[in-house]
Amino acid sequence: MGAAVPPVVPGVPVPADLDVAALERLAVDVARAAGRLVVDERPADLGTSEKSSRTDVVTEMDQRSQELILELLAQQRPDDAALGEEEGGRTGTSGVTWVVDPIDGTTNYLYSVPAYAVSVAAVVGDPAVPGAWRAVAGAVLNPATDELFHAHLGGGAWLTTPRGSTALRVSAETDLALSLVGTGFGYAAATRARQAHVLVELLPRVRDIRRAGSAALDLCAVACGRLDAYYETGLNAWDRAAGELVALEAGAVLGGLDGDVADRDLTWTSGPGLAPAFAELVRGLTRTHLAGPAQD
Ligand code: LIP
Repeated sequence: MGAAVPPVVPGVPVPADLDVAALERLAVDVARAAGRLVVDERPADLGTSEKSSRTDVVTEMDQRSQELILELLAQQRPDDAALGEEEGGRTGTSGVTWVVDPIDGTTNYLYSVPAYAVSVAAVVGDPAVPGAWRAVAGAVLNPATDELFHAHLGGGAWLTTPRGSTALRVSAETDLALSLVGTGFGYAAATRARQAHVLVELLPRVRDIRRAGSAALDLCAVACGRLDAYYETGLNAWDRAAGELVALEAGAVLGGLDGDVADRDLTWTSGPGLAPAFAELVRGLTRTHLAGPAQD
């Protein structure tokens, strides 16, 4: 059981009567329904369209997954707002917003690489404003491996598979030179060039890096110790909302370029023993090579 995590976003109150365990159960149910859809109904000729660049694509299954997720959530919680990676969010009156990435790791899905996720998080506050929201429940499902990472605030982080559920705890690694570090890259060539400069300086300082292609799964990999640390620039709330909560509930330390709040400029996370050195390293390299907001 992960320790209850102190608020990483002071000033974002969680209503005392909010049943965060029930929100977690709903996130799990909805993620599983969308996971079945993207696996069982994937067409042979998967249609795609371009977004921010030729390599940033959305598939018809991203869109169908988000439509299903928002429909199921509206049936159960009609007064909640919703914010998804694809078009089609909605406003609400309950104070809860569902932050959804219908397929995180779309490129992996397109190439049938079994490392993509349906990410569903319930947040309080305003997810459009960095530092003004926090996740209170979430689920990250890899439909290709049937691995479900899930958590609610104060309830610990869990990995559920067909073989049962396991409580998650982050790595106890304290030595940067022995740390396995995950990262990812944006879609704009100019940004990727700058991110590569960060990587060139980081790689000799750590054990090795892994670039799996899904921020949600990378955050969950830190939660279960498959990674000692993870960092990335350019992430949106939907990439990280559920995975951040899973990592925090597993005992991770998480932050951004200047403080405890992750945002598009930088998201980093690790176990507590590695956090001071890792945060100093990735913050310094990001300031040097990616000054200013990420471009894509
Ligand atoms: C992905 C992120 C990943 C990043 C990829 C991509 P998407 O999100 O989860 O961390 O490195 O470039 O942005 O676009 O597949 O939902």
